[in-house]
Amino acid sequence: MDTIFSGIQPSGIPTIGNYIGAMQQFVALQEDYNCYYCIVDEHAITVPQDRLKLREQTLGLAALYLAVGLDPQKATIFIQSEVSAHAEAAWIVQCNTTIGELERMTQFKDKSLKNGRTGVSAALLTYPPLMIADIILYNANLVPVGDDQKQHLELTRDFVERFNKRYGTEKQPILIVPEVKIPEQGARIMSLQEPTKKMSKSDVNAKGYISMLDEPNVIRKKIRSAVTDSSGKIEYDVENKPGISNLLTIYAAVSQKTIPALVEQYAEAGYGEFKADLGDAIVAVLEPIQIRQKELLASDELNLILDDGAERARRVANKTLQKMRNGVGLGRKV
Ligand code: AQP
Repeated sequence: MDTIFSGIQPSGIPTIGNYIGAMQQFVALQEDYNCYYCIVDEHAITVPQDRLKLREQTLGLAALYLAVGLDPQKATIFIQSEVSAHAEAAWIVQCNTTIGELERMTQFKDKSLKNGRTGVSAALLTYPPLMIADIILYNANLVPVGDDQKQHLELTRDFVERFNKRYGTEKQPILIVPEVKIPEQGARIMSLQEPTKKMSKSDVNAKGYISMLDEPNVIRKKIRSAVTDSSGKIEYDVENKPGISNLLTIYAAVSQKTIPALVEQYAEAGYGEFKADLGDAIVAVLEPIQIRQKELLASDELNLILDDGAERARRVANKTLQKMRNGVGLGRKV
């Protein structure tokens, strides 16, 4: 069976973008793959976080993983920092990656240009090695990622090939080279206020995103005030009508209807009616998830599931880490 690794950062409350772009896929994939779903809290601290909020968001995200339908019997669900192999392997990865490679990452270039090199943590440069560690520790051969992560996957593949060549043999490679798995419904959800910009949970403007924990009236209000255009016609045209096209993408994902079917359904309708129905459709999906999340947070079940997930993850990750340590020559041979 193929193995998949994926994760979400607890850097805020997940948005409907995280739900559509990641969580919905996670649930579908757990049926056919050996899945490791991580709450990547070590990635979240690459930018400053409030420690109490981070803890709350970490548990909240874990509860959301379960509330959307991830099944701990089928997938391994765990918190990254509870498996110390991630940080250890990331160090070995860093020692076998060049500064030049990391400086070429467009996300590093963009963010360091925006904030200046002295204004960002060194982890902005070195978090891709942590991502590489996440993937290789579980022998993941498939990684579901969006377009923006393709470059990091290329870096991972280059790293694995180099590492195997340096420390393994052709007959006995140490690490598995992962393949990119582009999700079939690779929808990219955009900000409700600036529909040419990705919807992000850390957006300073809360009107730009729908958080998975927004109350029903807040969801309806945010959709009502989403930026559209003045034509009043419901059409899918990303270039010329990014706002309404984004709303159509969201509607399709939460209703299981296709975009052409929605365009036909609303051919005679105005934006007001369309937005009111979309608000209801989002609430219909998120409300039961919110109720389940609350129950999980109030129960002991969540901690037991996370303990078990960390234990299962540690068993696999520690084995790979030991192989890496042996390959490089760290410590005494085990
Ligand atoms: N707008 C989006 N549309 C579709 N998919 C999205 N994802 C994120 N935003 C959208 C997918 O969610 C997964 C986890 O993302 P992450 O939390 O690890 O980091 P991110 O991509 O940086 O997400 P955010 O919400 O934008 O977080 P912040 O604001 O903290 O940087 C990934 O699979 C991603 O594709």
